[in-house]
Amino acid sequence: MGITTSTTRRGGATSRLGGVPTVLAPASSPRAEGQLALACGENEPPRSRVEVLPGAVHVPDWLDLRAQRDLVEQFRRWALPPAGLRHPRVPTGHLMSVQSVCLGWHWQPYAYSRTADDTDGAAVKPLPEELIELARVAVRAAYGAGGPQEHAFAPDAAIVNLYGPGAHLGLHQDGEEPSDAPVVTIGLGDSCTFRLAGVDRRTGPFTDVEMRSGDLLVFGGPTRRIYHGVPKVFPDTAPDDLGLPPGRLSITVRETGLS
Ligand SMILES: O=C(O)CCC(=O)C(=O)O
Repeated sequence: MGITTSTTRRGGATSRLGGVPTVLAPASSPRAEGQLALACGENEPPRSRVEVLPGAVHVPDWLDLRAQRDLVEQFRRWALPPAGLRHPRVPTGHLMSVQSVCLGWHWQPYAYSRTADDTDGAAVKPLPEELIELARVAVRAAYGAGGPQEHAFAPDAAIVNLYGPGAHLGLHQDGEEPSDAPVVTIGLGDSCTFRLAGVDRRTGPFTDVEMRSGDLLVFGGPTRRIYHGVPKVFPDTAPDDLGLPPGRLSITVRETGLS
């Protein structure tokens, strides 16, 4: 077992029961001809970059389909054991409905370590260089070249969440990382409501962002510690042939500030 780094604002408590490893389901079959996706997009004006709250920027249609497929293909490898996909467990004993796999640093509620201490104890897979570069490009897309974080941003961890049918993610703050660098989230597959509350409240009023496959959301600066979550995923809204099982995939890259 690795050393758990207890830098958390919640005191580093974790569940003794551990997570539950899962096996990634095959890709969903393409929709039959004539069957309409519920998704959105067609016959709509192009969506543009929006700063939804100070420091929180939504960049729609950031990745083209080819780049999305490439990430899904990589995810299929990350999901395999050792240190593969699992349902994490919160300290109260409940399993989270999302399945998740980590890169660079392993995160379990609520601590980081270098090994998957809540499953097989294996070393976490490295954060690929391409993902580090993609996250840097994401920060530039959100804040512009020469933005405050551009040169200093040193991502070292990703949490990759798979939302199968019915899965959601409750409102939470990313509080286990000492770093104040922005958090970069890429959505793939089904669309979702990405909900932002406040930095000091998980209650409304909420700012809800509709995130579709290929969209980017970056939150940093005054919203780095904002309560956020994914209350709803909209089934059958993913592009065809993405290579995912039914549901949504998110890749959230961040700088932990841990060593
Ligand atoms: O799955 C998402 O889009 C959000 C992930 C998230 O909130 C997190 O990693 O803290």
